Parts: sequence; C-alpha cells; structure tokens
Amino acid sequence: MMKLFLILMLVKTSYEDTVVITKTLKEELSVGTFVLDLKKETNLMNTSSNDFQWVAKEEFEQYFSLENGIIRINKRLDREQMCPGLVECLKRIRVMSKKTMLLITIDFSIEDINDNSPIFNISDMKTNISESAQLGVFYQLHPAEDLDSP
Ligand SMILES: [Ca+2]
Ligand SMILES: [Ca+2]
Repeated sequence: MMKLFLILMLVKTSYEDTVVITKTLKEELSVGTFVLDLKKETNLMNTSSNDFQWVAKEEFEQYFSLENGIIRINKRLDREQMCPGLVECLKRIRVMSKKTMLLITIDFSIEDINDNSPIFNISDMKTNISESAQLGVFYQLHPAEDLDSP
C-alpha cells in the first residue's frame, strides 16, 4: 500500500494549489535558527506537521533543515559568497504538503549584515599637503574595497 502511494506521488505532476511566502532573512544566522513554521504560514490545520517535504533537494535547500514543518538554518548563509556583486540576493526553496498536494514556494531576500571590513588595495598612501592649505580642504584617498558593497 505504501509503495503504491509513493508511485502515485511520483506520477502526479500537478499540485492542487500553490502558495508563495516571501521572507527577508539576514545572512550569517546561527545553525538551528528558526526561519518558518509551515503549518502556521499555510493555515493547514488538518495537516500534520510531518506532512511537509522538499519538492527537490536542490542547491539552496541545503542551507535549511525541514523537520515537523519547521524550517531552520542548516548551513551558514554568506551573502557575499551566494550573491557576489548583486544589489539584491533573492533565493527560492520549494516545499510541498503530501496530504493536500499544496506547493509552497518560499522566496527569500538575503540581507547583508556588513560583516566585512573595508580593505585598501595599497598598504601605503602618500599625499602632499601644502603648508598653506585652507581649513576644511578635502584630499582624495585611494578607495577601499568592501565585500558588503556591490
Ligand atoms: Ca557574509
Ligand atoms: Ca555581508
């Protein structure tokens, strides 16, 4: 009976319904940090918490764990590594409810936490300042690179 159920699950390609959840998430959160309660988010009151499963364990899903309908951080989210040079860091995961065949798409916007210090490409800078320089005069320094700023 279980085998038949699994085969039917694999054959069935269309979902009964879909829901999209958008969530902003800071990078560098600790492993185990709570992210979402799928049962609460989807209002599936007649569904048990262990009814949720990954649609496919793709690249971005590895950053999360899914247990009893609760999504938690499973791996360090490093915005600079995931979205180098991009102003917005948008990532998607997909979960389904086996019982209701509800497809849940969760779109994350990964927020920067400014965890990198600026680095100057040169170690020494020399600037000539005239002894007759006026107060408030600005001198341009070589720019620093900051991985947090695309
Ligand atoms: Ca980072
Ligand atoms: Ca950062």
